[in-house]
Amino acid sequence: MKRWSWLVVLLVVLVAGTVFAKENTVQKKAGDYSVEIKMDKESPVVGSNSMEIMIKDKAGKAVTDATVVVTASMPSMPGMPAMENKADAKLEGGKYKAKIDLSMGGSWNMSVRITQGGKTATAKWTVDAR
Ligand SMILES: [Cu+2]
Repeated sequence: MKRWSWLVVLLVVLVAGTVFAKENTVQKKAGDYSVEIKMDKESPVVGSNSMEIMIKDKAGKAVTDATVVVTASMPSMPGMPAMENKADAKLEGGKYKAKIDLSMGGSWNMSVRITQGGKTATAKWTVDAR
């Protein structure tokens, strides 16, 4: 291999390492809210995944009176219809907890929809289930 190609390999390994290390906790903005999502497993698995969702308002105060719904969806693939699983998150000790099913391996579009006082905001991210 040429010298530059080793550099590319090194970079890919470094970037991959950073991405996987952060998979467990995701920080997102949803409107005025800041949302922290903790998945119970280092990398999401095919099957049931538990998560804890911490929601803070603009002032940094924990939000505990919202309706929170988690959705996992996968667009249709050749020979397979689109999939969507939803879970209502329940407030427990100041955090919202939910169990979401990832029914097959691959990339899932995740969302946390927060409804509070008639307003809705959504945080989105993706996970790779194995
Ligand atoms: Cu699929």
